Amino acid sequence: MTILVPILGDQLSHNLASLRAATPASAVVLMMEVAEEATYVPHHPQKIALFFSAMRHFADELREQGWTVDYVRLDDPANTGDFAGEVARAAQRHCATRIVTVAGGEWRVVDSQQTWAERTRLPLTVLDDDRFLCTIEQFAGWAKGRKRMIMEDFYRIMRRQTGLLMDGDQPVGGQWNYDQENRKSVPKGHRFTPPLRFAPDAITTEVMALVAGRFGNHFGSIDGFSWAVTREQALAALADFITHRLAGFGDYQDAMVTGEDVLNHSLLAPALNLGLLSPLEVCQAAEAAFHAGTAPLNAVEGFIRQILGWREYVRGLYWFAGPDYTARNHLAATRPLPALFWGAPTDLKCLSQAVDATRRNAMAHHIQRLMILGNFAMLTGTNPAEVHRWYLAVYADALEWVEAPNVIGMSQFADGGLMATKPYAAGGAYVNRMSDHCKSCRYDVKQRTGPTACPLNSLYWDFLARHEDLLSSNQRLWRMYDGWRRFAPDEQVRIREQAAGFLEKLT
Ligand code: FAD
Ligand code: DLZ
Repeated sequence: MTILVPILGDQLSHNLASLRAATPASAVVLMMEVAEEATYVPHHPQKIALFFSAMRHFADELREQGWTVDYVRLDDPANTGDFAGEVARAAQRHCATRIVTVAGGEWRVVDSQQTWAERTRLPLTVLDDDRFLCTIEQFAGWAKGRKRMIMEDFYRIMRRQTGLLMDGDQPVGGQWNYDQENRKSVPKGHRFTPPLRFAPDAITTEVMALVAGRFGNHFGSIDGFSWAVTREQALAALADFITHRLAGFGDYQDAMVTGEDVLNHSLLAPALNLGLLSPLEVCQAAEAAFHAGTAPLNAVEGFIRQILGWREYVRGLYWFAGPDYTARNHLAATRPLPALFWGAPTDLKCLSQAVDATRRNAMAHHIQRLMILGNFAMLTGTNPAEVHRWYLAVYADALEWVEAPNVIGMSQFADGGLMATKPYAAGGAYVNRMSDHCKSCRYDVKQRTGPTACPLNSLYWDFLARHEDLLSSNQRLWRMYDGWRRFAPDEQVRIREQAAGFLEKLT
C-alpha cells in the first residue's frame, strides 16, 4: 500500500495536514516543478527561483526526516508540464493505491486536483489547508448575509478567538486599533535598519541559472536574490524583524522614501505564503516583543492586524467570492495595462520608484502597491483583469488567494465595494504628504493643469467626474464630490482636458 502525497510549492510546512495523515513507511511524497505553474502568468524570475529553491530545500529536509520524496525537476525530459500529468506519472511509478493531498490555494489548482482521481483511477483525499487561523467555512458563516464585510469587525472576532493582544475580553491598551498613530512621515535623515538577507547557496545558485535560462525574458532581475528559502532562514528573518524593525513598523507604515525599498516592513509575506512560517507564530513573536517592552503597542497591534486581520480576511473573501471574482469590472475599465508597468520610462517619480523596486526585488511595500501603482491603474481606467495578472506575476509573495482581493477589491474597486467601502483614489497631494518623491519629480504637485502639472491631480478629478453616476452617492466620497463641484465649470473643463491629454499619450 503506497500513499502518494503531492505537496505543492506553497505547502512547504512540516506540519502540513497531508504529512500528518501519512507516515514515512507508507507514503511517497511527490513534489513537482512544472511549466504550467511557472508560466500561468510571466512570474518575476526571483519568484520562480524562490519557489523552486524553497521546494528543493524542503524536499531535502523531508528526506532527512525519513520520508521518501520523488522530486520532479523542471528540466526532467519526461516532465509533462502540469500537476495532473505529474501526479498520473508518479502514481504509476510508485504503484500508488491512494492519493492524499492538501487543497490548493486557488481555484485553478483546486480544479486541477479534482481531475486527479479520474486521471489515476485512485481514491483521492483532499484535506483542508489548516494553516490559517480562520477556516473558509467560518469566514463564509460570518460573511453570509452581510451587506458590507468590514475587516475591522472580522479582526475583532479573530482577536477574541486567538487571544492575541487581549486582556480578558477587552483589547490590551483599551483600543482595538491604533491606526491613527501610524501615519507619520519620515523625518529627514532618518536611517532604517536594513533587513537580514540570505546569500544564495548551491541549491539556489543552480535554480537561479535554470530560471535565468528558461525565464530570462520575464520582467524582473534575478540578481540580488536574497530571500529566505528554508524555515530556518525564515525564522532568522522573523527574529531580525522583531528585534530591529518592528518597533518602528507602525509609525512609518504608510510612508514612502526615495531609495528606501523596505523601511520598517517585515518582508515576511513570501515566507508566510510558502508555508515556511505560520501566521500564528509570527503574531505571537510580535506580541511577545510588546510584553517584553521592546516594541510599542501601536507597532505591534498594527503588525498583528495585517496578518490576523487583513491576511485572514482576504483569504476568506477570495473563497467566499467565488471563481469569477478576478473577472469583475465594476467601473467598466478597459484601457490596456500601460507599458510603464513593465518598465517603460515615466517621469512620475512615485511610479518609477515603485516599478523599479518591483523589477529589482520582486517586492514593493503595501502603500506603493495600493496608493501608487494601484491608484494609477484605477485613475487611468486600466482593465482590472490586466492589473490583476500583472500583480500576480511580479511579486514574490503573489498567490491568487491573497493577491486578487487586494487588487480587484481593495485597489481597483472592481468588485463594486465587496471589500473596500470606497475606492482608494488619490491625487498628488496624498503622494506629497506620504513621500519625498514629489520634491525630485519633474512635475509640480501643486498644479492641476498646464505642462508641468502633476498628472495625478487631473486624473484624480477626472476619475471622480467620469464615475459620478456610480460613486457620488457613496457617503465616504461626499467630501471629494463636494470638492469637484466647487470648481468653476471652465476649470472643470480644463482639468478634464488635461487628463484626456495625458491619457491619450499614455495609450
Ligand atoms: P508588512 O508590511 O511587513 O506586513 C506584515 C504582513 O502582513 C505581510 O507579510 C502580510 O503577510 C500581511 N499583510 C499586510 N497587508 C496585507 C493585506 N492587505 N492582505 C494580506 N496580507 C497582508 N500580499 C501578499 O502576501 N501577496 C500579494 O500578492 C499581495 N498583493 C497585493 C496587491 C495590492 C494591490 C495590495 C494593495 C496589497 C497586496 N498585498 C499582497 C498585501 C501587502 O501589500 C503585502 O502583504 C506586503 O506588502 C508584503 O510585504 P511585507 O511582508 O514586508 O509586509
Ligand atoms: C508559484 C509556483 C511556481 C512558480 N512554480 C511551482 C511549481 O513548479 N510547482 C509547484 O508545486 N508550485 C509552484 N508554484 C506555486 C503554485 O502555483 C501554488 O502551489 C499554487 O498556486 C497553489 O496555491
